[in-house]
Amino acid sequence: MANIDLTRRTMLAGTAAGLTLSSGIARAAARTARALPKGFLWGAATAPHQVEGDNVNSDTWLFEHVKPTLFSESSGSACDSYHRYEEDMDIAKQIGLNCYRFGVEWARIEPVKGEFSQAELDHYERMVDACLKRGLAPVLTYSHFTTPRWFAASGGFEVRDSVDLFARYCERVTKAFGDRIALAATFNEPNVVYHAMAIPQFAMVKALAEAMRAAAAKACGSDRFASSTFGDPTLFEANMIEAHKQAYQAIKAGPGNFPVGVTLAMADEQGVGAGNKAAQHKHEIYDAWLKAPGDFVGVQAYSRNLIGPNGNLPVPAGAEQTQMGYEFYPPAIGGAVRYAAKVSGKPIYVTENGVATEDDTRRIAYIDGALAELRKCIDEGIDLRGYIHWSLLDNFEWIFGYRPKFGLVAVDRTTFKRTIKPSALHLGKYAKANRI
Ligand code: GCO
Repeated sequence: MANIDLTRRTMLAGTAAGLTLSSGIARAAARTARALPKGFLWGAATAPHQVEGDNVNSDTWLFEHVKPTLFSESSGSACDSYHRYEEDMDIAKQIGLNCYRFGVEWARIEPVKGEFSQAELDHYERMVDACLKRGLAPVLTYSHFTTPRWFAASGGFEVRDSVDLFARYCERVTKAFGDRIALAATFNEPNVVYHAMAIPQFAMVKALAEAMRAAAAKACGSDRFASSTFGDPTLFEANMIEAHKQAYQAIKAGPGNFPVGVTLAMADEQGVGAGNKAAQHKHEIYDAWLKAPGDFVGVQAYSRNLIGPNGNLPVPAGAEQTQMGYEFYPPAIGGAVRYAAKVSGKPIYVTENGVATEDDTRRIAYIDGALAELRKCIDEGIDLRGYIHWSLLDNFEWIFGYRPKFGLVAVDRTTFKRTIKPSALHLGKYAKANRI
């Protein structure tokens, strides 16, 4: 989300020149490719607010429309995936993927506290069934940053009531179609705000975020408007961990019997120099979540973060940068996966990994580099069970709007026409062969 991007993304600094896979390395990798276990998940991800469009009852929609705002533009009708999800799934299937990660939108399902929309539950049930019909395993995110506006205006995760409210929402969703879900995360990146706090621009962003929150509170006639992506983690982290625990239990109560976990915003945290703070940093921003209840950990990493004795170092001069301003560094996923596996002791799914670029040949190189590194992780004995790319579609990148292009598929901003990029077919080749 907004600060996420100013964080993990911009803070992901590097010292060495960005790694670019030469075609020679790619050829060598192809020669040594080996089969992955049957059932390995190959997918692409989206999030409701970023692709559905017109998510008018959400906290984020309000943030986009108050003054001042951190958002560069409104999400508007996004990719209109609320209506075009079958077309999106057809593409995922057509390119060779075997799963689709998407989210259910709490702000639609419970637009007013305690009032659950049967029509919206039916909508998401149709999505689950549409996945299954195409042979795509439905990978579900119960909460991908956005919350209902009423929830934010009543204190969000900063108040203890949030624990029961979130668990109740997860229970309702699970009761509706839990028998057909393949894998699920309660929260997407509940630790993301830590990344924001680590960047030098944080003070400036924080002041603006607070003004934006105050404007949103006023618009709701409330004295508060809480958000876990724009707030102070000391106020909400304990409640979110408890909400995750209760939700985990509510979901595991069934129907269905699928793995449930949490996905984390990670980077390859590389310490530089004696006395560097990398170990401490990792401990602070990951460990509580890595040790939370769950059947797996979803790792989401895009680049590396070089950390010296005084904190984050800038991206070195000359390093290739992505549209998000962080270093183009495909092997980053390996460092994040290794750390998550070591601390959690759980199976790992890569639930997001990708690159913002207008140059699709760089996305292809990025995919090759990331997958080569994941091959090494598997060879080291890590229980890696899937690779889900961010994102299926070019979509609404939070405060940065529609400029950053993370998609395997382009979306025309006026007609919503989808155009498959070569990188989608490239990822699909790995998926169809089930080999890295
Ligand atoms: C996140 C989210 C996605 C982003 C993606 C690219 O990590 O911020 O899960 O919503 O769009 O990571 O920045």
